[in-house]
Amino acid sequence: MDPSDARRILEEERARGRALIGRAGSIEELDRTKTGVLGRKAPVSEVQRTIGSLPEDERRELGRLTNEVLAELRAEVENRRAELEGGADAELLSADAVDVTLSGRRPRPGSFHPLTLVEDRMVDVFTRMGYRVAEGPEIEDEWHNFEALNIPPDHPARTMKDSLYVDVPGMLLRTETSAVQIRTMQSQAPPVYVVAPGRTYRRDTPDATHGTVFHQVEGLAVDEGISFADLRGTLEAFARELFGTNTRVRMTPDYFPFVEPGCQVAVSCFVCDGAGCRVCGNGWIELLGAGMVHPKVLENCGYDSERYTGFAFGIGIERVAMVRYGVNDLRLFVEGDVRFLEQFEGVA
Ligand code: 2U9
Repeated sequence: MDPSDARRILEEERARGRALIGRAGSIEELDRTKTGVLGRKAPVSEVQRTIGSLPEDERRELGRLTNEVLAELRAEVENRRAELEGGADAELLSADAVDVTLSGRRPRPGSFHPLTLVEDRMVDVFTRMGYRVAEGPEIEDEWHNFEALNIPPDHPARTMKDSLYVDVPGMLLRTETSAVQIRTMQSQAPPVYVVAPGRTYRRDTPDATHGTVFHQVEGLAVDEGISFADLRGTLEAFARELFGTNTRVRMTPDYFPFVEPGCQVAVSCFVCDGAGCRVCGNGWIELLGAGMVHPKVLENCGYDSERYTGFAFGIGIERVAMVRYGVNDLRLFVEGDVRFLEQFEGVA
């Protein structure tokens, strides 16, 4: 290569290289540019390879100039890279710069689910009476869910029609939380004062008042000398706590295999105070079932039914929540519609 051409090419590449490097808008583009002006195929490298063939004095002069141009362009590339990286950091910094003077976006506080509100309220009434909260497995065996509760094998509740059996022989999703009280009695001697809140399952066609999954709070008191009057007194105190001090309780006979006598319990309507209205109809709101624990149930748990007596009750939480909040369709509790749920924000 003619030395003057070599000199011209080096100066052109110096200028072209600086211009291209200066215009590189990203690290990727800069790397491409670097290959273009400093890579093996670049004109400067071409010149570098041909210097060897020039006379001694031309070779030294052009060698110096070539290294000068190479060094200059390499320095340009690194300066440009630092600018681009600095720029990217600045962009990053500005992108997630937090203007601390801005008022924060207040996260929506959300609220407890209405069923949780009611469950906690009911459990709280009994823990303040000295009851302990007991919990247990949601998948139960037939003995704890039925047998121990004096529910005979031919009882409809024991069929696939009513209960959700799992694919383990004799195991099902519990239909009540009563098995928790059975396990409690098996695990300790009287006295027993427990409430057992929790999810329960029944094979049911979901509609406005029935669901496959629902929630209960059951209670059990077993001690010496427990009477039906104690049951009534306890339920009256509970009803007054939940629905107001002048709430009255009405108990009407009913049958359950696990209590004798059994009763349906209604409370006077907290809307019309018993006069009768669109909420209650006749002034009374059916709320729960209860009774004196059947001696067989006590015996099933190894308790001497001659020495100990007890009462028990079962309350559907959905039922209480529907009455308390005027909800006419149980499915609203499980559909997760925020328009429905947000109404409970700040509700104690
Ligand atoms: C033991 C002994 C007895 C609990 C009881 C009821 C009556 C009752 C229903 C209310 C609404 C179920 O959710 S619901 O459909 N329950 O009517 N429950 S007596 O009796 C027991 C429990 C445990 C050891």
